[in-house]
Amino acid sequence: MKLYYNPLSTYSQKVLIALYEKQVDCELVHVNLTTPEGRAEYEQVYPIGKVPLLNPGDDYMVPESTIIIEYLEGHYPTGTRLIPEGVDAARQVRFMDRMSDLYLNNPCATLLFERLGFSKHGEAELAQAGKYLRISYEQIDKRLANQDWLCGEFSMADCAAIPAFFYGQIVASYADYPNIVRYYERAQQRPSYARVRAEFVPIWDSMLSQRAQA
Ligand SMILES: N[C@@H](CCC(=O)N[C@@H](CS)C(=O)NCC(=O)O)C(=O)O
Repeated sequence: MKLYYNPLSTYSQKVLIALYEKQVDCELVHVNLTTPEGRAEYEQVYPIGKVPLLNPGDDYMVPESTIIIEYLEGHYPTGTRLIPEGVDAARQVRFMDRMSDLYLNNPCATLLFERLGFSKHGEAELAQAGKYLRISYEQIDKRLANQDWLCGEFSMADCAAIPAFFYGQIVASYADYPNIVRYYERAQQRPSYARVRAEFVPIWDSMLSQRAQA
């Protein structure tokens, strides 16, 4: 099985956390979308050009982070169960996974790319991203008042939310949300996310220092 990914991509990190939680062996294929050649090469594999993408080793591909985790959960009974068995508990996890992707991760990426000058957004789009992020912080902080993880036990929802808080602290501080601060600290104690950070933080730091020297 192969995972096409980029260490800095939050959606890739979401799937890496899931792979490590489920203790599934997988070949990691680093995709570079920052050069036209890297992008063109990857688009031969996946024309949409987004990471992550899983090739389970069969003649089909599994795109989209959530669908990849659904695939892993369905095929590997090992490690942490990331989508609970009960219908209502599973729906809650899927709901928080969607909320994390759409209203936490995506707006965070919009603000980050604007900050880094990777893309230009209009005022309205930036204002909407800021609004979604603030609402997400409020809701997530409330949810975490009485539990360690978003849906009680660690789940796919946490795989989706945790990576955004690394970039979130740069684009829109959540220092005023103590339950989120503790959540992100707790996440870093978890071996799965600690392993993800060990790979991407040095890459991120070196990218920032190269930009500073340029
Ligand atoms: N809905 C997709 C989103 C994937 C996504 O947006 N990936 C970003 C990196 S975090 C990407 O590949 N961006 C490259 C591009 O848009 O060209 C998922 O859940 O996998």
